[in-house]
Formats: sequence, C-alpha cells, structure tokens
Amino acid sequence: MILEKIIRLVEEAGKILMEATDIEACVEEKSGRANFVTEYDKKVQDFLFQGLKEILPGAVFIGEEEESHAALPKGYAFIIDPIDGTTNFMKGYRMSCISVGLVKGGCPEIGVVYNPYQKEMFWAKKGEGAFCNGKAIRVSEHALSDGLVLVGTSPYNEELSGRSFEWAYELFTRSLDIRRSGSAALDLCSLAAGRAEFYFELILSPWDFAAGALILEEAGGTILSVEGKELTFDQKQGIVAGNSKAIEAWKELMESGVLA
Ligand code: 2AM
Ligand code: CA
Repeated sequence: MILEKIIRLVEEAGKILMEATDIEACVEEKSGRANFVTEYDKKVQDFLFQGLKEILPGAVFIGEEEESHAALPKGYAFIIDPIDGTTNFMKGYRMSCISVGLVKGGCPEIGVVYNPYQKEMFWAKKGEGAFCNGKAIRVSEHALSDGLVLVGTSPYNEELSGRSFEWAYELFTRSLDIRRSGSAALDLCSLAAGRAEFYFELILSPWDFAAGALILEEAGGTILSVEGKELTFDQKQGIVAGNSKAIEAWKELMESGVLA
C-alpha cells in the first residue's frame, strides 16, 4: 500500500530532524525576511525524493528546497515540505514537521504530516478519513467564540504584517485566545484533531498546505483561499481554515467589513 510506505518513509525521515546537531552552523538565508534553509532541509528532501521515487515511479516531485519547481501534471505529483517550521527547527523550538502530499490531476489523494518531537503521525487518504497515530480524528464543534485561533504571520512577506495582525486582533477579541506555532502544516493538523477552531495565514506555498488540507478536510473541516475560493495546489495563496462554525463566523466578519 502506497500510504503505509509513505508513512514509514516519513517516520524514517523524522530521525534526520531528531538527530540533527549544530543546526545554526548550517543556516543559509533565502530571499525575503526571516526565510532560512538549513542543510537538513535539503537532506530530508533528498531522502524523501529517493524513497518516494521507489514508492511511486513516474510521479513528479515538487519540493520546497528545489531551485525551480515543476508545473502540476495531469498525473501524480508529490508536493513536499521537508521541514515545515524551519525557523523553529533552527532555534531548537521543537515545533516542526515533515509534510508530504500526493495529488493527482491537481486533487489531493494522500496527505502525511509527521511531528517527530511529539511522535505524532497524521495522515489522510481521500474519502477514508483522517488519523493521528492510527486513531480517527475529527474537527471540534465549538463556535469561534469558544475557540482557539491559530495565527500565521507570513513572515517572509513584510507587506502583509499589518493586515495579519489586524486580523489576529479582531479574531482574538472574538475567541478564547490566539496561538502561533510557526508551522502551517501542524496548524492544519491541530484543527483536524479538534485542538483549535480557526487558522489563517495570508500567504503560503502549496507545500505548506498540500498534505494538511486533505487531513483537515477528511476530518470534517474546511480550507479555502482568503478570497473564499477553492484551494489550488499550483500557486501561492492565503488560506483560511477551520470547522464549519468558525468558517461561517469568518465569512460574516468579511462581509461586515470587520476583516479586510
Ligand atoms: P517553512 O517553515 O517551511 O518556511 C510560518 O508562518 C509557516 O508558514 C511555515 O509553515 C512556513 O513554512 C510558512 N511560510 C511563512 N511565510 C511564508 C511565505 N511568505 N510564503 C510561503 N510560506 C510561508
Ligand atoms: Ca520548509
């Protein structure tokens, strides 16, 4: 089974994160503010590419740490973030994951997200539900007012900071509290596991959300572009995600002009 093979490979890749030493010595800056890559990002990506090639020969690879990215094909493509939450990884903050999405014709079929620090393996297969370490997971039924809001700050795009923090403030005043994890994929899994109710980040790349989007949807949640449209996996976009009550509350805040 492809899913089981991917899970085993991703678990193995998690060891590279856990055994990493002297991380700050191998940090390089990419373009944009607070945008880093380490030798470990590249190492995990190479390890995944090698393994996934054997699992599904013929699939196209789209990985964050490549020089240039292939277009989404009609057939299978793996969309990979070798380390989501790179700044956390660099800092030893222990809140990062490996994210592997498999799409066919641009539609997600499999999503696997592994947090090696918590030893939590999230996965989903289209139409078959979402799981964490083998147990079915489900979004919560709490309203936004009884919810936690996960905030993404899009740190590589300073021009979005003002809007991000205005949203964070408005959502903070209408919920129990906000949280900021630093990993978009783990935020989506937290929603899927019913640990939080709403998440937004005004710009993300497909590898940040390809796997988490399917895990969330299979857990009964919703993920949309910030324009309220269906997600696409071939371009950067802002996203909102949550359970149905929180998504409805967000739509009302947009319509009433509280969020702009
Ligand atoms: P990374 O750690 O793989 O770089 C942090 O805000 C989360 O969003 C992380 O998942 C980070 O991915 C991603 N991210 C932050 N800013 C981004 C940007 N401008 N474009 C794409 N992804 C971004
Ligand atoms: Ca990354």
